[in-house]
Amino acid sequence: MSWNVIGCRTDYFPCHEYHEVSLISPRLQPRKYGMDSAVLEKAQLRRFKPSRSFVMKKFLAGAAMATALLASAGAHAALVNVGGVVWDTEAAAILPQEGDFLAHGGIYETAFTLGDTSSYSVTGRGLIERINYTATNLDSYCPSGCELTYTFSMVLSSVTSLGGDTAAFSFSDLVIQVWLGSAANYDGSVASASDGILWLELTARDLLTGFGTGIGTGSDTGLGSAYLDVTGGLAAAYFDTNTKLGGTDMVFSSSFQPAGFSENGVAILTGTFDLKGDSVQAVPEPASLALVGLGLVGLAGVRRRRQPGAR
Ligand SMILES: [Ca+2]
Ligand SMILES: [Ca+2]
Ligand SMILES: [Ca+2]
Repeated sequence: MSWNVIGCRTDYFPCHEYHEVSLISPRLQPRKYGMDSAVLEKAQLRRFKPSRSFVMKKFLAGAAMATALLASAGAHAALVNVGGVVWDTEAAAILPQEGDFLAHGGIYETAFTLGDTSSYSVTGRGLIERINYTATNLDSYCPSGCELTYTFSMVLSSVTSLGGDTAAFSFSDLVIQVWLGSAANYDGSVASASDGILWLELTARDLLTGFGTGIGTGSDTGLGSAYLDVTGGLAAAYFDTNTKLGGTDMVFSSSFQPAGFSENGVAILTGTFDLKGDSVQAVPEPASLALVGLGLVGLAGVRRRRQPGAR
């Protein structure tokens, strides 16, 4: 097992050049680019052949990105890499009170029709386009070329008129599953949003609530939100902080409006998806620490048993 300086297991989830270069001096990493130190220095002193030029451009771009990342992360950067997804668990909140993790993306979801109970199970999906940033930054949070997508489902609980065309609504049984795909293949389809491994699973503590206009007509426009508990996934330990209302872990909010198309006769809504919370650098669970301890004791025992026979 090998680790780099930011605690990323290089033999398990390969660390990308983006953060390797950011934290390890380029001069210590020449072999990564198929050169030894002497060749690298020579290359820096003369015109490059096209292939080497390409390598160096890639290398310099990585270094520049890394510098920018470190500058933005500040002195207390606490980068983690969970399956290839990189973020700073001490990032400054984009807006006050939002916590150090904000994932944003677009959404597609099925509309329900009031009076048709068979439509009350609402499902949706989307791509997480950015983490802790105001513009799309999939390339920097997934530097190895992965993608985070999500799917969710919930069941209509109530619709209450607020007068005119406006109504409040609530949904029960909201579960959001965030998927880590090894390649960026999201094309808006359910299939491309639900492939990969489960990165994070979140379950609403209570109801998702919201309000809007045209609710239940297929021309729904409005906002909804819910408090969530972490209930699974590869990154679960990084988000199970209990720092939100009532000891929940994250807040989900979404806007929606007609997407202008249907799937299987069901109107589709589109809008925004935001997942906010605090994140921490996960620590090994006591059980795995104990196993490591037992392993060390076992090794010591083997050595002791061998010693009498050793000359
Ligand atoms: Ca934190
Ligand atoms: Ca995918
Ligand atoms: Ca929790």
